[in-house]
Amino acid sequence: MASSAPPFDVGRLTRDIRAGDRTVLSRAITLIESKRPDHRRNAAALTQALLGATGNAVRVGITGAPGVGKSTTIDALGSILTEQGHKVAVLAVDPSSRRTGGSILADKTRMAQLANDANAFIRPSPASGTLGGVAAKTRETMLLCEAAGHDVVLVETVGVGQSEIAVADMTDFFLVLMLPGAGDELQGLKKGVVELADMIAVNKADGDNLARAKAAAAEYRAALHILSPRSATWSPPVITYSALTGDGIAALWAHILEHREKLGASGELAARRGEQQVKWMWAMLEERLFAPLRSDRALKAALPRLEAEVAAGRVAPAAAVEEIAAMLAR
Ligand SMILES: Nc1nc2c(ncn2[C@@H]2O[C@H](COP(=O)(O)OP(=O)(O)OP(=O)(O)O)[C@@H](O)[C@H]2O)c(=O)[nH]1
Ligand SMILES: [Mg+2]
Repeated sequence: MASSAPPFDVGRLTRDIRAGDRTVLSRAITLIESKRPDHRRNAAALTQALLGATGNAVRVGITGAPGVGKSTTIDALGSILTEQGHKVAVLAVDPSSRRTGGSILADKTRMAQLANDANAFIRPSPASGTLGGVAAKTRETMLLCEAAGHDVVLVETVGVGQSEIAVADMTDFFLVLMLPGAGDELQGLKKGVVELADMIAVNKADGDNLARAKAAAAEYRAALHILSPRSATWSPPVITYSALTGDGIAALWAHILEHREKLGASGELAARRGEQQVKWMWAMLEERLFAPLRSDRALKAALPRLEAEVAAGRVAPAAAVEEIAAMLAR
């Protein structure tokens, strides 16, 4: 029977990934992204087998409004890093259906340098789904990339919904990109996101924008001042730079390394990673427990009706829960 033949040899995959084989890395990520139960089991075995080879990368999350220059920044920064001998992985979390095949292509052209760089590995966001599902797959992909020897992982997410929080929860350093806006800077500050920021960087500080970018940075600096910092050791800096000209990119990276050094020494980095691991476990468990609600046909059909009944006051919430639980237990 075809289904009894293991489609993936986990032992072999483990060896080939650790040897840095890119084709195998891509295949393994496809395995991770698969919803088939046998693939899920193989994927779990694979991440467990590779665990000892993970955790060695500088993990950086990068967020900002559409068009702020995330991809251009990653291209410029990533290229500097590969030149220095680093192996860079670029991942994305985008649970919206915004990103069709076309924009993935567009992304690759906006990361034209890295896309042709043998020391860079670019993997678009897993296909749309729940944020929890997409984030879980990106986290596992990150581990595979680390096992394959990538010592820098850059995770891009567009600043919509809760995806920034998911990315902040899987990275060591959370970089928030801003535009040199016209005056109303604080308007663009999503408070929850800024509280997560380890640095705010105003991009496009070039040409006519230079003065406005510096003014914006000063406003963000003042705004950050009144927020209590996430760490006792680190006050998030606010910088200006240009992904287009490359001005300030080296300084941007220097801040990330300084953060690493300080929080590494204070033990905060290890603590943050530990908390993240536990959070991941719960997030995955939640995802697993909720999966039947999304995949079970009868349940999927019944839920809108139950919701309507509950909203209309005809069915008590507790009674609806009983009904759902009974269907789950079938
Ligand atoms: N002048 C100037 N333009 C820039 C700079 N960085 C990016 N751009 C331009 O801004 C546009 C958007 O850049 P992207 O890197 O695709 O932005 P993004 O944040 O990845 O966009 P999404 O992925 O669609 O959310 C492109 O036309 C870039 O050329 C910069 O430093 N200066
Ligand atoms: Mg982009």
